Amino acid sequence: MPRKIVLDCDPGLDDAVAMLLAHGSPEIDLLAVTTIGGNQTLEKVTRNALSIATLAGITAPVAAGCARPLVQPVQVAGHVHGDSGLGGVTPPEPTLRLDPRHAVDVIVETVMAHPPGEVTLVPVGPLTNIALAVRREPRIVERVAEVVLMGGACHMGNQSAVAEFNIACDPEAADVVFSAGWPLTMVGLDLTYQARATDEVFARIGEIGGPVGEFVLGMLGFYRDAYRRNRGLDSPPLHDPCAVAYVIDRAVMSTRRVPVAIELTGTLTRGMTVADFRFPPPEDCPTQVGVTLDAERLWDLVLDALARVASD
Ligand code: PIR
Ligand code: CA
Repeated sequence: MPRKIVLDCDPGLDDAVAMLLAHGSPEIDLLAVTTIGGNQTLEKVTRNALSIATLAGITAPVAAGCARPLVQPVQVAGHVHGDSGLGGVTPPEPTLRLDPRHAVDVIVETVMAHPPGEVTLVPVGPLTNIALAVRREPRIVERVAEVVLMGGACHMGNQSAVAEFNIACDPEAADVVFSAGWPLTMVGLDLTYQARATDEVFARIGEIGGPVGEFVLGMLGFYRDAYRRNRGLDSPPLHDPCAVAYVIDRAVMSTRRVPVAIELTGTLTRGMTVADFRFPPPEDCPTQVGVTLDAERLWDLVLDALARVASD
């Protein structure tokens, strides 16, 4: 049975690949795509989600969520994802219509419309929509299969020395999501920095061709340039597909069970995911973090999915 997911995202170059990975994987049943302001404004990332869905033939509903975080002002990552949010590539004109419902309602309705333990939430942007869904309908906490999110970091941040972008954008929302008590896997930067799009990966993507292959290659070229410019990294880490990959195949990463709390008040550390590694984790600890990636397995999943989307 394919795993049913709701992908909450802010496309975003790596979000776009996460969408294609979910759509192109027979192990995944993509029930809905919901958007959240993050890498770019809500308006832009929502248009991008519709464009990618159009290009890839995704027929699941696409619904727009929150334009700003619960408490702090909006911040975007245009220096990484470009002014459009999809780098230098011009996304195709969307022909799909936006679902008229708010993303928070789509999340709640989708989880509650399925039997307990069936729907997995996969947030790969700031956590505002997910936090509001928990407040709107607390029963989703018991009802989901699990939450597998990209966000956080145990050792080094990207938005600040210690805070990762998705968490730093809306720390209060992250606090709600991390303390809810549902089974939660944090696929953080410690894990995703092992998912490097190397020259070999670029070459494999280059072989796909067609509109989908060209689109991904164009996006990732921009993304690679940004990481070279901003970070001095030759091969950029592709964060968001790692969370989707873990839903497809547990063997793609090892995990460690550990309590994680969100720093809300630190002057230098706001938005940090504080993982407490001191003790053996309590039996009932609902949170775990990704530790070691099987990069070969990840790229096989991504390349297989892209080839399937391209040939459909
Ligand atoms: C990636 C992101 C934001 C900023 C940078 N510098 C790089 C986005 C990605 O889409 C991913 O979800 C997460 N936020 C990684 O921090
Ligand atoms: Ca993202």
